[in-house]
Amino acid sequence: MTASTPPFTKALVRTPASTFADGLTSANLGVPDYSLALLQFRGYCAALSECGLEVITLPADDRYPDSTFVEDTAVVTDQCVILTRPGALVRRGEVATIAPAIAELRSEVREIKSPGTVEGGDICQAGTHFFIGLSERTNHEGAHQLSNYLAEFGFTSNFVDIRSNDELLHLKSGLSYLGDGRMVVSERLKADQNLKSFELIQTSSLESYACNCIAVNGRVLIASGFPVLKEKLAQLGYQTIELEVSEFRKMDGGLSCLSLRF
Ligand code: CIR
Repeated sequence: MTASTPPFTKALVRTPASTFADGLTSANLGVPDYSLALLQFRGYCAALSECGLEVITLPADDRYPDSTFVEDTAVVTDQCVILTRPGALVRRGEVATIAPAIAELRSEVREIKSPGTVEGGDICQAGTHFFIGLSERTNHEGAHQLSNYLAEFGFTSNFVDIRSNDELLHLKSGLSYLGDGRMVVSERLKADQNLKSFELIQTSSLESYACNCIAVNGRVLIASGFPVLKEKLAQLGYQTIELEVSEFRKMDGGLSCLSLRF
């Protein structure tokens, strides 16, 4: 449970679609600026490269406005890949578009089948353990299928029910694992019994968006504009890279959603 995050060597990303502004959102932050989104996406990719990752970029797919949020389409472990089945019907076709690239990553590929639904944003890996969020997008059936696939490869898992938490789209909207037994958590999840063996780095309600950060090879990528979390991480000795992701936030997306890291 308290293991470090594995060293990552690659990241899979997809250029935002020109239809990006037509995607799903509940954010009420206005219409995203596509040119700015592309600029922020390039900054994100550059940060991953700076952390030593080879960034594999898939071309934009205008049929799927949300397709830049590749994290939701697959769960990648060091031994297998599980293709998801998004709960958002309009996003379901994204999986087939990423599957060929995924199949090149791992020889063991599994898939979530109907009536199961899973979105990768609900899946948080902490060492050899996985927290599987039950949400509006990930249902019990999908969570069970995923748990069984993970067990096949020696991983443990348990469910975290966030359905009463209407501020969280996905589990990782409210928590991120940094490695070494440390989690960044939102106010909403800080008392969750599943997390009691972790050292929790809490964000205030004003900074809850910043919970979605990613630890990559010793650094932590965080959204810019959240000085309290940044300072807490610095005090713990983390080197942070701040990234502007305002246009993705407008579409309910954050840092983790924009890549699959492995
Ligand atoms: C959606 O609602 O599906 C997208 N607009 C945002 C997905 C964000 N993904 C994530 O947090 N893993």
